Amino acid sequence: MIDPGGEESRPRDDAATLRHDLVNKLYFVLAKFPGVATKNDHYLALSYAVRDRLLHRWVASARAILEEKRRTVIYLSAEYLIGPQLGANLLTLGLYKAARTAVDAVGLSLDELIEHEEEPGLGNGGLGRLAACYMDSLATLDLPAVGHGLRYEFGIFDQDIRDGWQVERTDRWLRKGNPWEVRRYEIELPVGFGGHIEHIKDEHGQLRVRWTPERIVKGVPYDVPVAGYGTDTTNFLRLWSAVADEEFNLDAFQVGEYWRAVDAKIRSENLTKVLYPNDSSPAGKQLRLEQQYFFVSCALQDCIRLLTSRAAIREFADTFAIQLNDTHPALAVAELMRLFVDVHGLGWDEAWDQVRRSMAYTNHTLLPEALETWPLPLMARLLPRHVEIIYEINRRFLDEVRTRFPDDEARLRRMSLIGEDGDKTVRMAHLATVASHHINGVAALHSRLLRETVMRDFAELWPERFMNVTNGVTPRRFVALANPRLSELITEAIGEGWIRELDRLRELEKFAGDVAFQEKWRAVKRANKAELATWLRQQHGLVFDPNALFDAQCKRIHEYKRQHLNLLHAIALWDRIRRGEQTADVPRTIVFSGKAAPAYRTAKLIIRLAHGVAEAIAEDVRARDQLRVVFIPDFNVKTAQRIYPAADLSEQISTAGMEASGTGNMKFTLNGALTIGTLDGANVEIREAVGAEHFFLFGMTAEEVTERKRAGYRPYTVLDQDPELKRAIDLISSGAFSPGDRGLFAPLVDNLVHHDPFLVLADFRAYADCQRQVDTAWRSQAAWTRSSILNTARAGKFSSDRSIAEYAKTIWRVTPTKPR
Ligand code: NBG
Repeated sequence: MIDPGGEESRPRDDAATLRHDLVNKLYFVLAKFPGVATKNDHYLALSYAVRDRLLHRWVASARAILEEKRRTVIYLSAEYLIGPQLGANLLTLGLYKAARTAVDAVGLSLDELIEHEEEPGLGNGGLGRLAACYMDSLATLDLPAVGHGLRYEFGIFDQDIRDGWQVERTDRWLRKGNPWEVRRYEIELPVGFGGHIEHIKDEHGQLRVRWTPERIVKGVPYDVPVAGYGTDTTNFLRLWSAVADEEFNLDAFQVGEYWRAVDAKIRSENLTKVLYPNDSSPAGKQLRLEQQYFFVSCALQDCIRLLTSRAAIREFADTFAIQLNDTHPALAVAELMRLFVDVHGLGWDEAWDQVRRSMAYTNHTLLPEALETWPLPLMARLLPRHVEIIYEINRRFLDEVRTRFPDDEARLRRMSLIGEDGDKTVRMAHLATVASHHINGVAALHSRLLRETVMRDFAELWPERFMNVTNGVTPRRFVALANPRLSELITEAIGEGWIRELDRLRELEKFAGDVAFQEKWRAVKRANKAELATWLRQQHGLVFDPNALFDAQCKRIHEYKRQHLNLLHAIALWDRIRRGEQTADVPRTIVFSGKAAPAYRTAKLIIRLAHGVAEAIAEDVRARDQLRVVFIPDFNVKTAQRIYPAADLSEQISTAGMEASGTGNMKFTLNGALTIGTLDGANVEIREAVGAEHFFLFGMTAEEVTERKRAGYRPYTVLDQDPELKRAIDLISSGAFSPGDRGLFAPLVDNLVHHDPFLVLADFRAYADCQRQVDTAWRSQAAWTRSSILNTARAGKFSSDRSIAEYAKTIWRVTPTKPR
């Protein structure tokens, strides 16, 4: 018998076999032959050939987990921004060279096939991309893991720019087929909504609860393999899609109400139609709550299904380490209690013990408006049994608080799982916290602020549960794949071990002052910039000067990230040129890229302003050779991979205390950009790692921000003291960037001058002065290059392998399992 995971069935990885397989897939999977096959057909055929190799490893990994009964990580995340798969999988499987030869041999270009892939935009930004980096590292570290999430039919919208405005287009990523997923037809899990509950006595006289949902939707899984780099371990993402429960609507069919039945079907399938395009702010809509419940219910039922096929339900916590990626999956707490108590007959205490030993929660934001809460009546209508369970958890929890802190009513109100200021709400962060054995923030500063501010009461009650795990990014995608020129140079200097052990980049330090190495380093940057320039011209008709200092701010558009601070600086630079103040020796191109939430008006206005400024400068013949502003549309993983390798300066300028960690900051640093930034999020640790003299620091600290606000911040007083800033603001109001419409930016300007919640004006002077230091540093290219090399060399800590190793050791207590 053929063993699918065995050595004899392992597909060979040489170019000739790969070519044979490619053609084979073209014929027998796609029913095409050369001559009629399109680029998409070839892309699919090659992807299927690569997938065979992934699946072969996967079988072996799955078997190893089954045989060794190791604890498995269950990562629950509403978002996974995995990026395009073909290139990444070729790199991981070590197939890149062979694939190039194979594709050349059929007269096509591998780069074109890779470029052809439309990425699955199943996330908004940092949080979703982090989940994808973590899946990569879990596999690379041989840790058994399944990432559960949602298979949105439409991911994050595509961003078009029309007349300087963001226009959203539906992301139809599935339209040309998705070769990376395997649908599991044999698994269909029911998920209920609404209805009523009854308290009944069962045949043994035990009190039981019976929930009769009003509506049932079925969850079907699509698995996406995730291979480790330099190892055979292959885990998977299990993305759930909703389908109608036809039996449920049989009565409608039977009475001839065909339309009603079909209507219900459409309604069910709408559940996983679209990703809510909000970043760092809650979506607050019923459908979103349904999505959250739907996927955690599927994930947990799936875990229990697997567990009980070979062990007892009481082994749950020893078998699974569940990680809640933010509060989006926090309903897992109540759902797991329901499954244990109502379905599997465990007693409350025993069930709670299992929950508490399996769950951990990562917090990703301190922004008060982003801490998820759900209106209690909505949740009660949709999930009546869960609300009852949450009340019971809360009752027991508040008893515990009362014992520890007697006569402290205010504390009880603050800590309750139910918010009672105004309309009643369920506080998802509290629900996640009470059930978790560990709660972590995502950078040292953020974890400290978490303990001192939003989670203070909880940290007082359970100090031992709070920890930090600083975020990381995968060096496979963001250096090895995105920046092949740099990777080659690094490997030439220190060997290829850095791709799995990023700390080894430190060996580059000894080349930092080496003139010949510096020249090679600069040549890489120059080539990457030239490549970006060509792409921008061809794809978007944008002018990008590869000789200028490339200054990049690429991330979601948000007031706390302060793209408008950067724009005010750009305007001030322009103003200096117009006034004849700026010496022309440091030409700069300031690049913005990022999406705004469709309903976030201020963020969209900031995009419009970026285009207004870009245009005004481009039209000014005196200025445009010294200064350019460029907005690159549709920032996503694919675009990001083009930008990081080319950047000289990374803008990480959020108001201190607001950016939980940032991960783009790490990607820029690893690719040799120097950072201009505040002491916020992981910037603090990046600066520590690379050395203060290789980092441009400016601005208020988190403590100073709090103090300034407390003392009563009046932004207009700042304007009076800073004529340059005042002129920049006045230029906006004068219509310089909105010809014919002076009122266009009035909301933005008024907000800055009168409220300025993110202290843009207060930090402007420090920022503008710091940018002068950047110019000075740039003038000495040897010193700049040395700093650039040292930034890369010392950024090994920011590998997601390091983060995952920390989670594995201190939070999950899982150990590596290697397939044989
Ligand atoms: C984001 C933070 C980032 C952080 C990522 C990943 C949310 C809620 N939070 O600073 O804003 O890097 O999470 O941890 O999206």
